[in-house]
Amino acid sequence: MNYSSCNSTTSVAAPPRRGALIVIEGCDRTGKTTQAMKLVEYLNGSDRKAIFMRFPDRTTPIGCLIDSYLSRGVNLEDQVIHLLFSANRWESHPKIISTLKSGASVIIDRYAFSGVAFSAAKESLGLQWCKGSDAGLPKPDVVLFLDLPLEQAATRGEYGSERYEELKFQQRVYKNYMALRDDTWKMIDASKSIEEVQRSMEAEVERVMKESKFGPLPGLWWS
Ligand code: DGP
Repeated sequence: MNYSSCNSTTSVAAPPRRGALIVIEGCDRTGKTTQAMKLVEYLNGSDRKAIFMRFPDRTTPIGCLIDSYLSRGVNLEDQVIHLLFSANRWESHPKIISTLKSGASVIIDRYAFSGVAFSAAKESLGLQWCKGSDAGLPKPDVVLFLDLPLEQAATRGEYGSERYEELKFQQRVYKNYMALRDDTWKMIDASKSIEEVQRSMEAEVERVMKESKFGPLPGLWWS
């Protein structure tokens, strides 16, 4: 038998290391979208491909319904809107996975933590029940929580224009977020200048990219 082909020096390129899944969370008007976009620019500018995503994604048919609910155009049962927000994230599940597998990172402005923190703030829905519909989405490598006194957030432009922007409600949302924290969460002081917040976030992302083993992504809230 001829084994010569087994000794061939032809090398097969290793698949790229998967990208990082980075989630930005926080109560309303804490600067999440601005900071998420800056983080994408920062990574792309240093030769590490990254894409921006946000939830709710108001561009899909489900997202249009969510938009209408948030602007008080339609009323929906608490359970129904909760499941629509969740379905809106599952719609993007294939894109999140394929992007990470390609080696690019995904920076997401709000994720399942918003889903639970906001829905459970209605008190008609329990925290555990709210987790159910998002369980199994990929668990982020890091959650950067933009922490800003709620009274300060309430002074920011157009606060109050959407359904949940009300101080008492946001206090319950904040409490729920704190109940969801684990060791992947990093609190970022969002009362600082845009540039200072940006630098803190970049430092956290650099640390995660260095330390993370980037093995297979476990499912969120499984176990
Ligand atoms: P944004 O587009 O990031 O400003 O979010 C719109 C509003 O929707 C904001 O008040 C937070 C809320 N929200 C985001 N995700 C969810 C979710 O999954 N469930 C519920 N109930 N509310 C959410």
